[in-house]
Amino acid sequence: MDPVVTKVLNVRVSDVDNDILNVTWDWGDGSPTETNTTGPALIAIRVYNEHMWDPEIEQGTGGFNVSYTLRVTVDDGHGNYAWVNTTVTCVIPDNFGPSSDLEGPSSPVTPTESVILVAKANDFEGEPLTWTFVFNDTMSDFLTLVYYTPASDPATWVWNNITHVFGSEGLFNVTLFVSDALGLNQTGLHNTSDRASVWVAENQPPMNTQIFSIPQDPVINCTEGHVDVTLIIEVYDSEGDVITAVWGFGDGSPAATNSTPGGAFVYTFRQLHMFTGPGEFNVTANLTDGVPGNEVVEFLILNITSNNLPPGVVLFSYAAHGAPGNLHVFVGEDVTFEILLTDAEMDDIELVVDFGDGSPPSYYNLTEYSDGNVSCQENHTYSAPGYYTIMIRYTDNEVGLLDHSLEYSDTIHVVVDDVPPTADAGDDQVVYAPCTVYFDGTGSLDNWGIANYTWTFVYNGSPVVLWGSTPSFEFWSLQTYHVWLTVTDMSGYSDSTIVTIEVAGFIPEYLPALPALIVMVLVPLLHIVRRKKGVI
Ligand SMILES: [Ca+2]
Ligand SMILES: [Ca+2]
Ligand SMILES: [Ca+2]
Ligand SMILES: [Ca+2]
Repeated sequence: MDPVVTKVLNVRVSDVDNDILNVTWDWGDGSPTETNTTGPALIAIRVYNEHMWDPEIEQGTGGFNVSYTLRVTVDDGHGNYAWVNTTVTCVIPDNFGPSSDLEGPSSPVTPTESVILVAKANDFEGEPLTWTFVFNDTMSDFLTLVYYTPASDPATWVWNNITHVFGSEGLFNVTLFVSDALGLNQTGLHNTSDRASVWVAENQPPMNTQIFSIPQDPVINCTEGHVDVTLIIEVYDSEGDVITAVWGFGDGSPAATNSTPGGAFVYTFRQLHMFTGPGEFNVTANLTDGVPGNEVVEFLILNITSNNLPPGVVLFSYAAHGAPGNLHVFVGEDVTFEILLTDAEMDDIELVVDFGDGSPPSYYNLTEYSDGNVSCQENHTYSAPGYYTIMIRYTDNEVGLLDHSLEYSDTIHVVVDDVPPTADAGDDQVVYAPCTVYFDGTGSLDNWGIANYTWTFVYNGSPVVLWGSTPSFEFWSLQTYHVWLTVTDMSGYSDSTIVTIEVAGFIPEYLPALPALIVMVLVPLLHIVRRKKGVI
């Protein structure tokens, strides 16, 4: 029979003397006996009683029987007894052991970290539970913690989480025993166990691969003037911490940052960056998992090249005197120099011209291209004779193929003009008034050049001065004129000569009526006739 259930029992008694009978019940479980008294019992009487057997059952036990001996005694008050014994069996139902679960942290923890161990258990009967946590450092058990929880609703989960600071690095195993029983009964299914491993280590700084770039050897696109480079680094963190990477590109641009959501162990960081010029760039990645002292720096020397071509001199020229191989300019001569340069990318060209005579160099920044060239002109005057080296330094300020800082030089020979000019005023002339006479000094010579022609004579008592190589003058007065020509060269040397103009007489009466053009033609003709006759 089940425990804790009241059972109704009966017994049939009789007495041949028709006495009153006492029926005494001894329940066999230590509880007080009970006595029923009947009336005269010649005829059998059924006597009823009820009793509850309540065997004491330890928690966490079951699946067995508890038996009692029920003894019913009848007496008639005259010393006559009769009794009967009956075995009462209480069936104790099965008791189920609890199920339990223990969860530790899924990733490594630090020695100073307060680690939560999540413990839960479920007992079918909802009995009070004993929780025993046994800590083991793989060598031996070093700590046992025992907790108790009261009875709960049957078959419901009960939690008994604990925290622990391990204090040192290592692998630790924590075993949780949960029992619904007590004492020696805490065994077998009534003392379930579950285990969690906890890896305790100082937080490790991130580990990383070297930075590498795509492309590996970037080349500036000369048309676009830049190159896009993808920089890649792989980072590993043993705790799966959030990793932050701060990138420096070594080109003066602001830093860029990558970060991860954490939880993974290997990350790949990528940064796309535009480099706008060639050179050697120190690319850095500062990595940290946020734990002080766990900062790591990786760097890459990125060599970015360019195919930019250097500029070149197309033309350097100035006007010189003399025969090829013996060209020269003169002291004091205002010489015009012309320089023409080209550049494949039409980059701005910086130019320094040093005339080699101690005068300050001239600086140019040439930007206006025409037909693919830039040019400049400069006039310069040397003040002393000698050989001078004209040095032209030029660059497009780019880095690329070949050397972009270039020089061009030329030697210029500067001489003193020590040759005076030779004046030639042309042939003497005989003309008929009125007449415009054309002077001709073009036969004058100088090694450099005539700077000045001055013609002087006296006409009608007044001095006349004419300038130029071929001036003219209209003569009306009949006379022989002595005209002086003085030529002066660039250096101030001079020479003089004289030409005679004889205004011989008036031309025939009709001549003044002729158009002036005919007169103008006629005079040189007469002049030629005179030369052929050998007058001069
Ligand atoms: Ca149980
Ligand atoms: Ca870490
Ligand atoms: Ca260039
Ligand atoms: Ca001269």
